[in-house]
Amino acid sequence: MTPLTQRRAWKALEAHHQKIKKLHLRDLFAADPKRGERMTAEAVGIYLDYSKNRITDETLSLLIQLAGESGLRERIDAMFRGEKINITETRAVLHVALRAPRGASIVIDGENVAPRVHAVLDKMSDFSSRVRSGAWKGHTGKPIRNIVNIGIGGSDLGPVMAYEALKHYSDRSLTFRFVSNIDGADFAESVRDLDPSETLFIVASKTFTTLETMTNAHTARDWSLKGLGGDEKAVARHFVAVSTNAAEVAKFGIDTANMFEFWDWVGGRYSMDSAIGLSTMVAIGPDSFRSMLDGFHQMDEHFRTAPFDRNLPVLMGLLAVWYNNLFNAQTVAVLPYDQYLKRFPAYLQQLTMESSGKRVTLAGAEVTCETGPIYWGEPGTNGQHSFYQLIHQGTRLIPCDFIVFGQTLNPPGRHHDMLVANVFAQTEALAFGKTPEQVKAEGTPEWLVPHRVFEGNRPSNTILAERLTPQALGKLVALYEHSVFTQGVIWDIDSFDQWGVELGKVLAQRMIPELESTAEPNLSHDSSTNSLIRRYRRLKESSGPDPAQQ
Ligand code: G6Q
Repeated sequence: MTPLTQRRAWKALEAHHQKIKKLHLRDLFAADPKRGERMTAEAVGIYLDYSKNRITDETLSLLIQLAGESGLRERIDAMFRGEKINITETRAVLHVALRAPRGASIVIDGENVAPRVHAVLDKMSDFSSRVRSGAWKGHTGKPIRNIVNIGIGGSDLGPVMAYEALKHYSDRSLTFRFVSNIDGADFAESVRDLDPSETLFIVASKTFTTLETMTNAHTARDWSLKGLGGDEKAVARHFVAVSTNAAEVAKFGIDTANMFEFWDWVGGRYSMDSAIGLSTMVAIGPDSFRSMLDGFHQMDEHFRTAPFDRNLPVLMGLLAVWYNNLFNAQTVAVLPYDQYLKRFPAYLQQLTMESSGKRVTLAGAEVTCETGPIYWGEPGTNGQHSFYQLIHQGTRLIPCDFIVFGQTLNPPGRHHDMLVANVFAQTEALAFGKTPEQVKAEGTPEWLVPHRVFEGNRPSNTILAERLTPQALGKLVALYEHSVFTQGVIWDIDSFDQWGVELGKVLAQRMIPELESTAEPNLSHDSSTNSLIRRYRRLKESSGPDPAQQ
């Protein structure tokens, strides 16, 4: 692939950027009264208003040209065909197969995987229904009331986010907890008020070797057995596994009959709709889970088939590239105006930054441009009372995605109109600002005017959907997944590996014995690391009683 900065469309974009970079959204809107209706796209029930971006029609057509020249169409087709586009791990990338309808045909290495996907979904449905109805009994014969998902990264962030997002649809008689951190406080605080005889652990790990998850799973096993009289048979009633690694699951003591399978062509951060979503299915029930999968699938089909100029993930991906590479914006703020989406920015951080945090191209050459921007955010309106100041009046350009729904799930009172008024008012203020003339006309003393001016021209997308349903959540997540895909194709990177994360998995392993050994270890790190280890060992030995217990 020709390096990005040498592609024809890129050069044209650079020249075009020079020409229009100073254009103000105020002038763009004034020159085209229909801009706010025209620069929008709608598909599968999601409305995207991208008119408040610093673009013209020419920008869009050049970005679409860039997508064409970068081989986006071919790469989309290659992904859906099951080609091994995750080249550094020699794997297909087929999260889209997880939500393909029954009867679809998606072939990897000569095998149609759709029937296997649906067999696992059926097994999950059966299990979830038994837990929800109380038919699945714990070791002492009591029904399960608490479900604790143990996993980390892709095996945690999706389940947590989906549980929070779809809480409205969940069975409120069940309690859900999510344990991820190796910090013992996470496990201890998650189970302190739970009864082991009513608690089921879902150990979710693609590899079933991840230090944090395995450590927490063993602690959970001890906690369970202790609370249940020590009978090893209890494990089968209180532990199930979600994994690709049957051998390790069996070694842990979980009956592989209680294992829910997924496959190496599902990346961790793309796995919330695989068996990794078991906790989600127990929470909202099999029908709602399937409706979420249908939402994913509708967006997949839109992405696969819609022309680029009306393709929501393509448009969002290209706009992300425009700000990241032409305006040198370093971050993107994701601002859901929906309390249920409070974990959505954290979920997106993994999806976007693990996928796009790469510095070499598919061919292994240094990239010639910046890659993944930093994604961050908080639900509105809370963010308005903290970091929005910097977005409005700071020196950095921060493109924002505002997400909002037309209907609330909690109707009483005027809350929803007020919430929505805040979204629209924010995007308007960011785009149009307030000129010195306007500030003066308000009677502001001269010296205060510069402080009260909002220069505006701060870009945003508004994503509007009818209501936060399981289906809508599926569409929203797939929208971002495919936007990330689009960005990765332009940058010509492998969006599906994560060697930086793999590094973290081995680094600490070497050091654990040095912290734990009773004999003074022979340290051969740098002087800083050596003395930190020595200091920690001394601190550990001198630890007194817990002040909370005194
Ligand atoms: C995701 C990453 C990473 C992974 C976790 C957990 O794309 O690979 O976040 O999900 O490290 O891995 P396991 O599921 O194998 O425990």
